[in-house]
Amino acid sequence: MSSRRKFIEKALGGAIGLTVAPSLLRAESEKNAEAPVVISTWNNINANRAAWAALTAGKSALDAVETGVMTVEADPEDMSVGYGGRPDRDGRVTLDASIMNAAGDCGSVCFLQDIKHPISVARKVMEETPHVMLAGAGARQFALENGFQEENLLTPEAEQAWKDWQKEAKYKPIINIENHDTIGMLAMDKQGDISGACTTSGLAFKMHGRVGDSPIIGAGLFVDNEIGGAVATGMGEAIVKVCGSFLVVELMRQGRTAEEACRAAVERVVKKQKNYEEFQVCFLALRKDGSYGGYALHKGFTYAVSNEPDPKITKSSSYLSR
Ligand code: SD4
Repeated sequence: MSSRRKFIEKALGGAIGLTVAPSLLRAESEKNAEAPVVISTWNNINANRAAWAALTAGKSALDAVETGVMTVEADPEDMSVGYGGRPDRDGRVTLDASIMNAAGDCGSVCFLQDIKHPISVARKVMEETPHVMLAGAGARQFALENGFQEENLLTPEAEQAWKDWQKEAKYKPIINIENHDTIGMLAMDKQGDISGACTTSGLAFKMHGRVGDSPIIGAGLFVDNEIGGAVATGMGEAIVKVCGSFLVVELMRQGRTAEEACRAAVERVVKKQKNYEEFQVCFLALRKDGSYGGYALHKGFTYAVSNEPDPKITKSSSYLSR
């Protein structure tokens, strides 16, 4: 039994005394078994800290994941997300993001330019429109109409990386280098409710107009509050082809652990795509009981876990060991 569960049982027992049926006490403690918890792809310690602070202040999992991934969107040093993200082949930074709450509502934006926080635009799409997804110029117009500022997101470093790439101009994604640092985050709040978010500038030097898995509900992100949630990072095309995050949640529904479900989804990618050695795909999942796990195609995938104030970085297992 976790110290947190002991704490909850003690607190509840103390507060409601002997008149409460033990079964009621157990149900309440199980509901809150391991909450709160935050997990996110790669080494996004600061994002986890921000989300954890939100959860422990009593905010919802939805607020926590939005707050968490916003730190990465604003960070110019993360060259796979938001401000500072590497541009496409034409030198333009284009962003994809999605968010999903415990009620199963979701919102997303794709091919969005000039707006630093696509995750917040995605949340507004979810909460204030009858739609799930807005793209390109329409998403930008919606953002501007809702008070978001137009900003140049191309930093000198990202522009230089694009100029260097142009010297050879060969479109070939590189495992764990180019596909690095997209943030997918899942959180469970004090009520035991789960939400998730995913945000990225997509593959570096992609074709103008290319959209990856991250804004596609069921591919880069999926949450079913009865079961758990999953996020993906890596080669978006491969993830879309297997409905990756939805698949992981459905496998957990059938009783697999988070890591087993992520592994089976990676194996599905391997089975369906002959050139699987040429790209990276990684999944990360959180179950309703608070357990979590990840799995990757290639070595090198890490994820950040917060179930206490200091986040821990965990190395995932992988299908290929090279
Ligand atoms: C994409 N899945 O656009 C994203 C890329 C990624 O870390 O995960 N980068 O395909």
